Amino acid sequence: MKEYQNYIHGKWTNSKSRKTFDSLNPATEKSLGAFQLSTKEDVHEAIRAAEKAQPKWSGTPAPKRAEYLFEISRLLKKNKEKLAESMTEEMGKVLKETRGDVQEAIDVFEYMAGEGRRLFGHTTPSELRHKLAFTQRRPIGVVGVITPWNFPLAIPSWKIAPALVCGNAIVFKPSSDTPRTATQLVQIIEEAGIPEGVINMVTGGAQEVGKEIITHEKIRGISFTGSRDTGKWITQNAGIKKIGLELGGKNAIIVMEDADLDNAVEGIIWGAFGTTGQRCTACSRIIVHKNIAKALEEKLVHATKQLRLGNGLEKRTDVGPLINKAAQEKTFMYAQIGRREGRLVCGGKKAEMEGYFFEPTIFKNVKPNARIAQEEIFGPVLSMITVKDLNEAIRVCNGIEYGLSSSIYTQNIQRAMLAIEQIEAGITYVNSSTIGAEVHLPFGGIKQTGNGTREAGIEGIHEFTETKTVYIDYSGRLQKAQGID
Ligand code: UN1
Repeated sequence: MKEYQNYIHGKWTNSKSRKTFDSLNPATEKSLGAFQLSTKEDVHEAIRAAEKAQPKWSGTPAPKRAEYLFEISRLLKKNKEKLAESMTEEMGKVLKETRGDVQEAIDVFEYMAGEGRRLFGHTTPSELRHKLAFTQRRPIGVVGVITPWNFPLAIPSWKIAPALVCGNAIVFKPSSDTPRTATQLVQIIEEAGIPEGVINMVTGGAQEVGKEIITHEKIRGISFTGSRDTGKWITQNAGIKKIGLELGGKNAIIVMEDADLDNAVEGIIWGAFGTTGQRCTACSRIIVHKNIAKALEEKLVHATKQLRLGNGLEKRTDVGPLINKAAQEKTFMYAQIGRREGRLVCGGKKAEMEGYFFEPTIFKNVKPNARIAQEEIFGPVLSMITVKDLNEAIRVCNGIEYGLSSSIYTQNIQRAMLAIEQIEAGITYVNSSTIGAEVHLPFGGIKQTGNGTREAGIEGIHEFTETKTVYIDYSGRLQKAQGID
């Protein structure tokens, strides 16, 4: 079986532990290769390499740094099909979605490469004569990038692309469920000619590798996407550094009585069962007006029953497996809870086939405060909640701890505008599903979804820079601000 290595200071190296772990194909449960089960010492080495490389990298003009990003984007494009197939093998989602994942990575490298010729600060008048005031965006230094498996190329790219163009050096720890895709990304970055030490990858567990990156004082910034519990741990243990967190959601689609139901059903199916429900933007709650609840349920159940489960590499497959055994068990546990909390209308069990499959599941008559309507399941489980009007819909929509994505289906402009105004979420869609964020717009959420940062778009640049404020006094004498003579 193929053994893969860490990437430190421009070299592929074994961990000091001499131990490895396997990455499994969730559709077949077969191993795809062995990866380094790294130690704290490996992390230290990666940090030293990054520290060494960072000053020269940040001294390289940003438009020159951007050239590497354009090249990475080009190489991703060239290898798109191969990367997509390999990703489906490693994490299960269907080929059209892994193609989308690669495309998102291509897009973000391209967008961030363009930032090499912007990285705008702002200029503003000084309160004093002959004095110039402006800001610049400066790199943070060495940053830690810790990523999940559900978008194994796109999410690392959301972080790595801006980190690079802004002049940071990186220590990257990918999810242990998708180290092969991460390795392929780093290989492409290497092929694009990035100087040694600017990006370093260390694979392995959260306890040894993740914790060390998060707590190490030489790491000046952390960007993390993953569970809320880990996010909380990071805020309590990282010490004083810049932190960006994206911690999931319990996203709802509101369907009003005037909605185009067929359009809504398509959006719900895509949002709830695309990526087998394993997106932090996935739709896991339907909040439906009582007058159309029955009609929506019928259409939804009909469409859900058409979905074909299978290996994501096969053309006929609509829904792939869950990522691993633990995810399958967790989804099953919630389906059991759901049986007590609502009425099961379809699915509810593991599929009888090899691999970590679970049937797309819908519960109706769910109370807004039921566990299945409150907790992030990260699987293909959808709860339907019936409401009497828009006010109640928005109240239910907001009655959760998370605040990532949201959606309303309505033909009525007033309802749409009120939803935009009153829904507590980082993202609101109108007449579209909860998923499908584009790379040139900010991505992230409020409440327990995050800590105020956004990824992608211009705010992705803010995540990976510090602001330097500059005053230049050319009056030739000491001038004091605040009117002091
Ligand atoms: C995630 O689920 O962690 O908007 C990210 C979307 C994708 C990104 C999802 N573009 O669903």
